[in-house]
Amino acid sequence: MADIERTLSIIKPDATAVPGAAGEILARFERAGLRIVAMKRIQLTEDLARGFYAVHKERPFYGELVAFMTSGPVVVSVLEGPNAIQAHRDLLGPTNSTEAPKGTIRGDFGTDIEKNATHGSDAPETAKVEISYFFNASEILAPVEALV
Ligand code: FUP
Repeated sequence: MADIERTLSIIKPDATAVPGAAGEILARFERAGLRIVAMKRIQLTEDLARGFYAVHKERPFYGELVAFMTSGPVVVSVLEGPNAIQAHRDLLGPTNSTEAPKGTIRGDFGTDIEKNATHGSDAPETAKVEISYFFNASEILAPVEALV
């Protein structure tokens, strides 16, 4: 059986700026079998955005990326399900929205490599770090197995 995983999702300011887009994106997650176990809509501060993307701090696009991520609200959520990390990234499509096929979230809601509508954790270790970057344990629902 597939591992039940958790992953961090961010709906970015370009997508939250479009009425209905965040709701449609969340609906796609749920329809694909990903359970939303935590969620909040927040305005990132410059410090929060810088810290989140610290791994990219030497890259030329870092300043612009931080400016973009703080340009409006984001919807941050924790998604749970079988192979959630890859299942979520499959829904998002490639990082660069210009290369993302229609039907993927980045293909449908993103514009380019920066304004790509969404973020998804890329591995179990990064998912763990990213989830705890935004959520306390008390803000996250218990695992589904704990309910049965
Ligand atoms: P991903 O794992 O799909 O989020 O992609 P990366 O880790 O490669 O990139 C992290 C973020 O940097 C992405 F959201 C897009 C952004 N980025 C730019 O803004 N410009 C670039 O040239 C490359 C990445």
